[in-house]
Amino acid sequence: MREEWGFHWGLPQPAASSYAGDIDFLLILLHVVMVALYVIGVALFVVFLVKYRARDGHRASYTNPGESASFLPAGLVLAFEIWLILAFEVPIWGAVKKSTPPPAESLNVKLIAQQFAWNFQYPGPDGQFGRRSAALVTAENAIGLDPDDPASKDDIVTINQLHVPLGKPTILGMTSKDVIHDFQVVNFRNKQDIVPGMETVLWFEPTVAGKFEIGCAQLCGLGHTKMVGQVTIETESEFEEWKKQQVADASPSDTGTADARPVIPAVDSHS
Ligand SMILES: [Cu+2]
Repeated sequence: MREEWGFHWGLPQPAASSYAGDIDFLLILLHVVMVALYVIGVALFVVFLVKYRARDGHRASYTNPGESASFLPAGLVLAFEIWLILAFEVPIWGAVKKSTPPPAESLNVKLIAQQFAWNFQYPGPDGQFGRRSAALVTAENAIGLDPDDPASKDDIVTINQLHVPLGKPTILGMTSKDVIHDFQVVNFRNKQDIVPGMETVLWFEPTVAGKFEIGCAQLCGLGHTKMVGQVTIETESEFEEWKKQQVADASPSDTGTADARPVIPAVDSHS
């Protein structure tokens, strides 16, 4: 429906995930109705100001003639909001939050957030994520990948670069090394807190190829605004090519991490 209208209500374009259209529809519906309520409210206010203005031969009445009648406008707004919640919000949000696609049919990536960067871990050709341990974290091994775990040998680790295939769901298993961060890609119309000590899952299915910004939507320290990544959506073959390149770039003696990765600059978060 939105597309035929030809303009996008100021919402970031393109809307690039399978659920973005539904989220936009909700946002627009809510705003259109709220604007309508505002206009009706102000119009009534002006009408009553004029109609009941002070003038000769009229006396103000301070009694409320009908308590029940005065509930009608509020009742209509309440009914609308209940309808909005039951007809749209619950089903749409339920579809986003309760319908995580099967992992076997999706790209599975681990996201390890930290002040102030996004670390991504891909399983290599073996399809297994290598073990991670907080005790192994160093400046060069940002996610604490265990070099002794055979599964970690071929893992791909990137900083601030998430590559995903077009038209296939991606499932992010997200953890944080320090404080609460929040993964957000406005073009996907999603946003999810990342809480230390637990793994939260976020999925999306990109519908448009391109590069979009990953932002942190939770104030997480002095470098919060610099916590910017990029998601690249490409065809399945381009994505496989990129993965192959990452594996090739990693030197054999490496701990399974791609080389030439910048060391994350330390930003003092305690001041
Ligand atoms: Cu953050």
